[in-house]
Amino acid sequence: MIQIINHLSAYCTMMFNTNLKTLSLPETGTQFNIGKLVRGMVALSALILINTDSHAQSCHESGPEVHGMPPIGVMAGHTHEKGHVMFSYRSMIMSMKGLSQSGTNVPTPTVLEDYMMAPTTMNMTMHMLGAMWAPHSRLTIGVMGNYSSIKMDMTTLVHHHGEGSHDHSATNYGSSTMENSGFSDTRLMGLVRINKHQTHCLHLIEGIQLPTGSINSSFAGSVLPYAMQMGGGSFSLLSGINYSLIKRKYLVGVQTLSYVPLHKNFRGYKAPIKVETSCWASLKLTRFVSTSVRLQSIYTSKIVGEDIEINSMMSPMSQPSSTQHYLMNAHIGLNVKPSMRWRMAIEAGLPLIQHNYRVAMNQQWGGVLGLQYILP
Ligand SMILES: [Cu+2]
Repeated sequence: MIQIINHLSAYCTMMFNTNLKTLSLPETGTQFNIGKLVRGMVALSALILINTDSHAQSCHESGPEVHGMPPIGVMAGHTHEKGHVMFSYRSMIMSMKGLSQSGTNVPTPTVLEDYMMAPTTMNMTMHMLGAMWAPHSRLTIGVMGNYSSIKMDMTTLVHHHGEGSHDHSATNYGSSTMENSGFSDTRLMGLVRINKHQTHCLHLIEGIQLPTGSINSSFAGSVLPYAMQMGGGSFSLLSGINYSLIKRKYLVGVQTLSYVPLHKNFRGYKAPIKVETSCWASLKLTRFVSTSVRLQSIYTSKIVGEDIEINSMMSPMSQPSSTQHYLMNAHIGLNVKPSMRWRMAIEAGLPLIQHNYRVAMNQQWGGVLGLQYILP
């Protein structure tokens, strides 16, 4: 048991540190602190775990208890028993505000020296519908479709051309809003159970993301920036690994999931590569209620190539390199299982660390509300 925890702790620390090293953050002190933070969190869970005696529990979604499931913000984090079907609905909200680069805020007037517009706030809502089915005791198949709405407010430059001279000191600011909504990319996944143990569960995640989201939406006659398009425009390979350990009232887990676009899309660019790692711990309060904490690390690469119809001087978000960033979020969650078939859960998070490689928007907070229904 202690060995498993040590491995889990080392793995988490390695994942977070590796992500940061590849990003070569200028603030070297940060790396050290994250390692400590993750180790501390896992060690705390470990302490709790070794102080409880073993009891028959399952980290697969099977029983009437709330326990065994990862926080609702984790996708593909559990498998099913043979023959089980599950339907899920998640509603996700994400809020962004202001701009920064390398951890330093970039004020609007500075942005407007180089661009015509500076984003101020951006809000995204996503409705996610999913279905899971286990045709075999070792294999669970999942499909997930999304519908998103994005709204972005911007400050724009309004020139007042005086008589004769072009006087920039007389520059005024205006505001404008861009909106987009529609179906985004669809995920097809196979979850392969590596072991059949009931208290420590390991599964691989392999899948493909289908380019069902539009990548040529425009607003008021101009093609919207990359982050406001609904999809990535290409088939992406999805791969990951998920491990969870359950012990009486406690559950700890770790997951790494990567999205790698396989080709350039028809607009001439390749969507960013995304690597997401989460470590979580959950505590069962009663048979039907549990709480969770989760650390999530996300690295998103820059876009390769460009859409020549996007005016790169429009705003910082029109630059293909603006998608490159590193983000670490801390989440807390609540799970309720009022009946054998239903599970309701909520999770909300704030960023602990964010590093935009180019001028880009700051994450403010995010939340997920989910419902799951299981057919035995
Ligand atoms: Cu499921």
